[in-house]
Amino acid sequence: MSEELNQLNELSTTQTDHEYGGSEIQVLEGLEAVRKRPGMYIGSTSESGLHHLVYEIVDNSIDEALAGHCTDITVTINPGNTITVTDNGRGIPVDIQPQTGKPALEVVFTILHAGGKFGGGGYKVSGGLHGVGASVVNALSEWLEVQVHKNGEIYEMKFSRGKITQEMKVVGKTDHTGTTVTFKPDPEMFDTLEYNYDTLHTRMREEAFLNAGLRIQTVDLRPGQEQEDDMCYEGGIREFVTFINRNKDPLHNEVIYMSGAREDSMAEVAMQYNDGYQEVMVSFANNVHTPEGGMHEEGFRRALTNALNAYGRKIKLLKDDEKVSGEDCREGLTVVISVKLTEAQFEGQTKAKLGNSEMRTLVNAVVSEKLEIYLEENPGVGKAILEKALMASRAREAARKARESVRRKTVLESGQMPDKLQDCNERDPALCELYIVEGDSAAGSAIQGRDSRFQAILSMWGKMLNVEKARADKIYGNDKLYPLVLGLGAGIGEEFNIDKLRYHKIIIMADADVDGAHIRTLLLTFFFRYMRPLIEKGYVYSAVPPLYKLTRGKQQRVAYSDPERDAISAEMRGDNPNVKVEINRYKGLGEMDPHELWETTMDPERRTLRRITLDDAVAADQIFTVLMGEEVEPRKDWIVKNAQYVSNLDF
Ligand code: TSJ
Repeated sequence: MSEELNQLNELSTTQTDHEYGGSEIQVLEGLEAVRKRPGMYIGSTSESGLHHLVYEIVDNSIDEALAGHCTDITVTINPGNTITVTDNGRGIPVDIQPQTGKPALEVVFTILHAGGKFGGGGYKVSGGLHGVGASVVNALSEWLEVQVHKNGEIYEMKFSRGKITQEMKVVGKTDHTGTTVTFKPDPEMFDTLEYNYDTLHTRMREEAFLNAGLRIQTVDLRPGQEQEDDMCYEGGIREFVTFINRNKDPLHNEVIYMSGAREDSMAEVAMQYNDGYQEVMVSFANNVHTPEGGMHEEGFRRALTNALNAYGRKIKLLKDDEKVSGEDCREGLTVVISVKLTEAQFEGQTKAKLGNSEMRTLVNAVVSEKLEIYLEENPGVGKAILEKALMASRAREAARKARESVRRKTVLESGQMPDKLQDCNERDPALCELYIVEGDSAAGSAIQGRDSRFQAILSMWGKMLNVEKARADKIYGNDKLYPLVLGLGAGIGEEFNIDKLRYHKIIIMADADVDGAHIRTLLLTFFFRYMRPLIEKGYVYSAVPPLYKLTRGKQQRVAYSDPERDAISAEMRGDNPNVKVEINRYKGLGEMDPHELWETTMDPERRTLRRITLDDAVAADQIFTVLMGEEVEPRKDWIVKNAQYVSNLDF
């Protein structure tokens, strides 16, 4: 009941600002809602949620900088993993708000602003996600303290889990203005409390690039890992592009920069080609990263392709009917796009895609106009870019023709890698690992969790045996195994050539259930019959995922066997036999998040791999024969023996 009252009390209107017109009513909820469903407000309570708290606070300082009142922001990880954010802005207002009768400072930290922005207008540009999060952070902090330097005085206020523990009071005098917030994330709310300096540093560097001239410092004061960085980029996103290209050879020295505004929106684009083939496009809307792309990216791509084709015809590098494709235009291109707009619509799976179609129009207009001028004025650069795009176009055409003719000869020699393979960067087979993963969700975790420098992932569907009921001698025509053959690169059977093998560790990662056993059996049989040298050389392994997760309070361990489970459980209990150690059995690889999978099963420093021997393969081959063979009796026996697993299978 009191919660409802609270919500009623907190339902208020903010100060009307003519720019906000009739939309000044904000829907406000109590902070209890945040503690009940933290994921709704910060995405998750894992490491990413923990770091999100910092971004929510920093966003307020950045808004102050955007408004032109703040030049310096410092983010500090203190010993004990508390966070301090300081800025030299005007300081959060401390005067009493007429409609609540409370200091504005208190309102910022105790009222959840489900929409709009504290204080109404003031910012031409407001991030759809910005500046509403102070109360969310407060609700999820064991404690939080704020000091505001303003009007010559230092105002202080303290909270615990969103509740006031010290009303706002003046605690001293000051000769400057600014805001400092220190908080300790609530252990009741988060799975982990350990901040990662690199994560914060990387994000803050991005913010510094996006806000030209803004100085952001990050500091780690934790004993043994003290470090700091001082970031300020007068060149803004131009320097961002230089940074991304730092280890590459640029095709032209200068970063091309274009910007333009229309009504309340603005767009800026910085781009530079390098002599490589990769396209790197990084885009932002209101300083929010949009990895899923959206309208601003579409506008850029369209304008770039049109401008380069027009210019190519103009300087007669392209004949009348000749064209370079969008992809050709973006080979070796690094581009950063940043747009600012009043009402950003974020769409897509992770709300990371910009939906405002007027941004397609704006970016298209800015790039069309400015790039044409740039190319006119810098014909050397223009020619180099066009030649590169033409080269890409010809290479693509040649590759297509070659592929087609090779495909007609033999599919296996095309050298083309299958869709189901996420390859690694390393090319030396001795250093490369291929994880063969059952199921798309486990494969997803593996792709995210792996070290992509040397670990490749090939995903395979489960239950292929049931689907196919394939005879072993038909296997190489099997479309489930075909990607594997392509990925390994060494052919099969008599043509198998181990010198062409692309990985010297081939790791089967399957669940410890019957589906997993099936995949393992199938793969081992396949290797045994068609790529036997793989096994003889000891290149094939089985990953060993943990069986149990043990939890005592915040402490978590994993166990790979029953005896280990018992030993760890005893160890975690220590001298405290009554303490509760929760033991959960992992149901499958798909249940683990990427980080867990990496730590427990994929990290070479910590994982266990079981090398497959010829004996294992022979046994698998026999099981396979039993399962697939014509004789009914042995198959029945096997099923009876393994009945506990077989319920979800149809033979
Ligand atoms: F998250 C937060 F709210 F706690 C927070 C806000 C944390 C930190 C570190 C800084 C800030 C913050 C807020 N820095 N600067 C401001 N500025 C204002 O809130 C402000 C100041 C003056 C006026 C004005 O109209 O005079 C308006 C605003 C919104």
